[in-house]
Amino acid sequence: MTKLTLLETPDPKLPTHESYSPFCLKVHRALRANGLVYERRTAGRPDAWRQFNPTGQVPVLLVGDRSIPDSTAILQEIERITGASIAGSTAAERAESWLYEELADTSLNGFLVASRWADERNWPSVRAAYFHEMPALVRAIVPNRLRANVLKSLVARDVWRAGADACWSRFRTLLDQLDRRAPTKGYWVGDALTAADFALFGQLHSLRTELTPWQREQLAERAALNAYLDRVHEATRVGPRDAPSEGPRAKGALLGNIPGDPARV
Ligand SMILES: N[C@@H](CCC(=O)N[C@@H](CS)C(=O)NCC(=O)O)C(=O)O
Repeated sequence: MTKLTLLETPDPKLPTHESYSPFCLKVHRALRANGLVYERRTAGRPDAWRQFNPTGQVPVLLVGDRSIPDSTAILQEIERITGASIAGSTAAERAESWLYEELADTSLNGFLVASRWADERNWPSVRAAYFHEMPALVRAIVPNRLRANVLKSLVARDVWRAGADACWSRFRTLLDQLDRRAPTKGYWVGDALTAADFALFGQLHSLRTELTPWQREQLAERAALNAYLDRVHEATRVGPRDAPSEGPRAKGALLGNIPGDPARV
């Protein structure tokens, strides 16, 4: 079996989230749900892995010495490795699964980014969580500069263009729609976990941290959606974890994915 290595940003050391990055979280859960063992390597900034991904983003999966950037491409690679469909068994299921994956990666991601970088209520704790290791002098300047760039990108993406109230009103509407669509048993497009579940979970579960209490509360109020997320979490989580390696040369931790394995849950 070819060695798999996930290149990512630092582990937040939370029992419930392997990463603050929704795209890394998506890939962690997809690898585990598909029974794949992988090594983790973290770096302080996404662009530290630029040699493996010219866009400077994470996640990147190394399959042996081949690099696969982009979470969607990684899901397709998992499908290739396992030889099993990652999006359902029929053409209609596959189409629906990939459509929801796209909705999660684009629309839901916009709200997640806004919740962390634009929402004034959350920015102080986000800044502390993301930048606490920066020297104080640099921390006084760099986070606010980065924030200004992210705010520009949120306006360009039409997430923040009309302001906070409009953004959170659209967010609540989208959550209501997802809540009505959420399956009461099984997963998004059937009995098996698919790309839709990994992607929806990646973005929505990322809203369920202490960084974004108002958004977490909005999710908690949508019972069907919340219960669905809990189901995906239980089916894909890992228990006490080895710390990932830090820096490009350090030795990484091996993570097996054994859904429901009591030794790990
Ligand atoms: N389309 C990419 C998006 C990945 C992405 O946005 N990653 C974020 C971390 S959650 C990142 O690396 N941001 C740094 C940047 O965009 O410069 C995927 O699906 O993997």
